[in-house]
Amino acid sequence: MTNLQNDRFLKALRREPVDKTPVWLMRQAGRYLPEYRKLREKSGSFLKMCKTPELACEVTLQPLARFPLDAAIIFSDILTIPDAMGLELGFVTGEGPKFNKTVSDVESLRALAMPDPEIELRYVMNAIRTTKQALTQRVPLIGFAGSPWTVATYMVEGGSSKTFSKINKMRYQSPALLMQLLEKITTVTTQYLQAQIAAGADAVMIFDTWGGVLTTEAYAQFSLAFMQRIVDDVKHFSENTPIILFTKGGGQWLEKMATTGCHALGLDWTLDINQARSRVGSKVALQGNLEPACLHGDENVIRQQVASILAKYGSGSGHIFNLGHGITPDILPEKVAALVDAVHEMSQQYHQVTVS
Ligand code: 1CP
Repeated sequence: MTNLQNDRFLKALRREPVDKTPVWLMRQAGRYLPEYRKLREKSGSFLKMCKTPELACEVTLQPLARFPLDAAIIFSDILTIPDAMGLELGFVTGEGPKFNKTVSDVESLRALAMPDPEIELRYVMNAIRTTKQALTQRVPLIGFAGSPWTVATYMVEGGSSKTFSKINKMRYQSPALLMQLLEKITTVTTQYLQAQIAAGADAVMIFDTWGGVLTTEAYAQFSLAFMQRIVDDVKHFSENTPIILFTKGGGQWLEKMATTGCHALGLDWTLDINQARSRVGSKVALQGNLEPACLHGDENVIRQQVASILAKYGSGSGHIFNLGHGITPDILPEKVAALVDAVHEMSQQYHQVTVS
């Protein structure tokens, strides 16, 4: 039961009938929007925007004012958790996130704080509460967190990495230390997502951006096992709140991800959604999987690619249209308008059932 005016996204997550395929985009609020760049300049920094609920709310709503998207995602970042655990997050222009402190040994692990989401991360909960009010039940609001493995890569590397050399070294030389770090992040992340749901998030997504760099065995041990615990404990807290798991580069593990009990899997663009559906479709909904670079194409190209993904998914509910990863800052907003319209218009033929 929901009072939402548009609950297509939540219905599709539950694989219940819908009139059109719902669509939202990863990083739909961000640098490709001139109004985002303007507000960021005015507010001084990305973190300031995240930590000021009114600004986070304004940014969250920016893409919805332009496009008829079927969901909003709270403007925040997966790195709020390590910041609240004491690593002191900063963003260096052109270089991305940088932590003042990292986790490298037993002492730095012990020094980590275990933040209370309604204290140290209250600004995120306030952003959710403010945004829920401002949305006036138009569309659902998605909450999110990074997967413990993905968040750990930033905590050990001290920022973004291409090689993951420090965390891989830890994985082979001090696996017990890494497991303890993942345990701590898992505990904090579970409470964080539960608090987001209590504050008003209608669904939650776990971004495992770097799970795909692992071997099959290491993925099961260092990433999926911890996401499993989060799924169990979030479901225990709120049985009906849908949970979406997204491991970028994790296409080979879809069946395993589907058995966690999550409600939907995010797909990057390297998979064929038809094959993905036949592998797991009766267990979970699927979200994705347009190549983000497709938005460099003209409107006809975008429409062709949308038509192709919709046809490959085929008839019936259970698909949430999205990109296979975040929208990049060099995309023109007009392309997003074309994409959203194409999904709504061309998907109707795949939903011929009567919707009550
Ligand atoms: O203005 C700026 O320069 C900041 C750019 C930016 C934005 C818009 C960052 C820095 N984070 C965000 C917002 C953000 N991050 C959202 C908002 C909601 C939305 O989707 O609209 C979300 C869900 C994230 C999640 C996030 N942050 C992930 C997981 C998803 C993904 O994209 O893979 C990751 C890995 C991060 C870390 C991060 N945040 C920002 C940067 C530059 C990075 C590093 C990325 C990297 O290491 O490559």
